[in-house]
Amino acid sequence: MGHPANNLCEHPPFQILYADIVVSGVVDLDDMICVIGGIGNQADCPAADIAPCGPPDGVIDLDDLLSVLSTLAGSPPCPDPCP
Ligand SMILES: [Ca+2]
Repeated sequence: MGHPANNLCEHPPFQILYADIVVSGVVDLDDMICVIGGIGNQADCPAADIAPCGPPDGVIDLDDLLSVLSTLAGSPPCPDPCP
């Protein structure tokens, strides 16, 4: 699914909240589990490439996981993709 262009933001199920990787409407453990799966095999969770902010860097790694953790802790490092 990845990062939609802005004009797609009004059309769910695209990611609205930053770090809502599984597009459930909230950022929770499911998003973290997806990222961990993506670190092991990118095809398992291609939408997990959320770090750094802006265009995806093509790699799912610890930075992406830490971004989810920061968001869970109440300090998302990047703005929502669909403000
Ligand atoms: Ca990344």
